[in-house]
Amino acid sequence: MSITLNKPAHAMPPALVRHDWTRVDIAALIALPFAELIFRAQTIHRAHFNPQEVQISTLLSIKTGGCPEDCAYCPQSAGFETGVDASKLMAVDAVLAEARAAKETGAQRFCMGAAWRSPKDHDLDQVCAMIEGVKAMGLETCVTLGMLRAEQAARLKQAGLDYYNHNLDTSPEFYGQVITTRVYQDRLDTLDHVRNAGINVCCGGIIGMGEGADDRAGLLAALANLPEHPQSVPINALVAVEGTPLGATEKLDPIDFVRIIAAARITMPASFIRLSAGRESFSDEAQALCFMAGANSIFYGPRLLTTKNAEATRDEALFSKLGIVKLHSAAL
Ligand code: SAM
Ligand code: DTB
Ligand code: SF4
Repeated sequence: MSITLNKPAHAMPPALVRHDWTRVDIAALIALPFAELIFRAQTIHRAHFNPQEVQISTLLSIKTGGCPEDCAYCPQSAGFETGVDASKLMAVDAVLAEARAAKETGAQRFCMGAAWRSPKDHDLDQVCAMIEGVKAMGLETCVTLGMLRAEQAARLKQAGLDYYNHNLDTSPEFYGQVITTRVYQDRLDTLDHVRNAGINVCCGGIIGMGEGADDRAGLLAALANLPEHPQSVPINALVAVEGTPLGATEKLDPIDFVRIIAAARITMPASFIRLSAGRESFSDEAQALCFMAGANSIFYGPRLLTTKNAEATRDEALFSKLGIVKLHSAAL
């Protein structure tokens, strides 16, 4: 027998949206006995969302490789030998064809990523045309183009952009061991410009780069104490790519990853928490735990930017096993 729930089974009053999280509080949350942590995350998740629904985004690399930055995890940095060939910005028509195909698979949002430190103004004209075209198909739009100035954010808003992805990646203290070509404050400045332009913020980080427990708490504290919680929070597990400085990093324990998802859900109760890169290497059981811990968004489709994602057929089978339904219209 199959039962469809339109509302959470045990609706709870909404959790308080706080911006005064201390790193110590968050570290204590992450270290809770697992059952207690999941119970708290589930309770908060159900107060804000239908726990059956998962938001679906499809990702396309519109400009791949050759990036001047030195992010130690990234296969697209020009400084690392990873076998990723640099390519030019895709033509608008080719991007729109990919967006149409994504819509047919049930994607709700189309995310376009470019391997830039920051966009040039003439590139932005082309990206704005992509945003307009994708929006006209009835898809939500997201782009990630690197650092932005205030006027560039305003142009993207005018083109109809719904979300801008720009990650803090890790704690302020660990950041310098991962990236030397720009500083944490540069990222916070870009996030300010995006928020001030009235674009939804998509901002998260990467777990499993060799950071300590305190850095994981520090990343979540930095995210949860932004002036507004990011509407979308991608939590990536490092995809260790050969040729990058982090290529030989030891694999993350999925249970540790689930703990971060749960703590993200508790500290940012009303945000979409996206189970992002690294999902392909997780078992169905580990992914199920992530959904139970409050993840309610994924990247769908066989590729991320340059690396593999879980195959759609596997995702459909998993959704069917878990009774997950695709969210069709997020509250914007
Ligand atoms: N160049 C732009 C920027 O850095 O903001 C946009 C693209 S960049 C690839 C977007 C994000 O992807 C990074 O901030 C990082 O969090 C994530 N990412 C990149 N490579 C990854 C990897 N190997 N494993 C996990 N996440 C990764
Ligand atoms: C995010 O936080 N994760 C996505 C998206 N934002 C742009 C990117 C993941 C990239 C993984 C490595 C690759 O495929 O190149
Ligand atoms: Fe460039 Fe973005 Fe990769 Fe850093 S994460 S090297 S900025 S593409």
